[in-house]
Amino acid sequence: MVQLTIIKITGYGPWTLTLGSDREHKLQMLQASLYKEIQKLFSQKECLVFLNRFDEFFAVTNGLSLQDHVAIQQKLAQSFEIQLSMAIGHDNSPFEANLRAHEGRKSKIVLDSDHRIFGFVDGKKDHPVKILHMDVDGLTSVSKIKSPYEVSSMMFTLYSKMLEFFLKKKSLTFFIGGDNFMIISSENGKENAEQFIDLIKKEHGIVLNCGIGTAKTARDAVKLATQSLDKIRELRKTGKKQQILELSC
Ligand SMILES: Nc1nc2c(ncn2[C@@H]2O[C@H](COP(=O)(O)OP(=O)(O)OP(=O)(O)O)[C@@H](O)[C@H]2O)c(=O)[nH]1
Ligand SMILES: [Mg+2]
Repeated sequence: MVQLTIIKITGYGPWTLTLGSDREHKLQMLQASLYKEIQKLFSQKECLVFLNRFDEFFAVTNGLSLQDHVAIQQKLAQSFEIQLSMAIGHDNSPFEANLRAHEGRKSKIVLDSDHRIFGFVDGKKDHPVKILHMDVDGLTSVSKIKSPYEVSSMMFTLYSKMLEFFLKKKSLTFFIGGDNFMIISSENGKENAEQFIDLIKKEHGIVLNCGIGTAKTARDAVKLATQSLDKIRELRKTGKKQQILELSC
């Protein structure tokens, strides 16, 4: 079961116009500081936030109650002039949780009107979430023969393939920097990762490694996924080639 919270700036489009045409640098600074604060507040509550479109954020909020969301909204209101809304959804798969949150916002299912929180909250502390940490094997050697922009082109092509593949598995993929991707996964994450790794190796000759973590909070699941990936690297040093490793708690 996954609980997702989609955080969005309210009235952003019209507000950006009030800044005039020389606004882009201001918007970029605002988006970066918003991301920093949102990541700080949610991670303090054992959640993790992914950037969706720079101006929209997806938080994995298993175990987070409505009251916790209200407290975060109150803190955000102290730091920013612009207002944010939150849409919460939970379901068996991450894609369906996203649909539920979207439906909650669209149909105005109000959970807390003063703090602009919509949707459906679970908040129970005993539902595990599965996260995949996917990483390109040996990107540093590729970076020695390709220019930075060509490396980015490769990463975004890979991102697009990964997003499309995992969406069909009702899972949500986010690019998190460098050669790293995280997938909020449906239950059969390991089988899906195996299929995708084989496909990308065959079609593009890119080798991927994947650490998988399952836990009751997003931060613990991500910690275990990254720990699994680091373990794959340690095994590689001893000559053992393993591309997927899974840990849970
Ligand atoms: N977001 C994120 N980025 C990372 C992490 N580790 C490394 N990076 C980024 O990924 C880039 C590539 O690093 P690596 O993946 O360690 O390099 P590599 O040559 O591919 O080495 P292997 O993955 O061990 O095969 C780094 O320059 C960082 O920008 C991580 O845990 N999270
Ligand atoms: Mg790598």
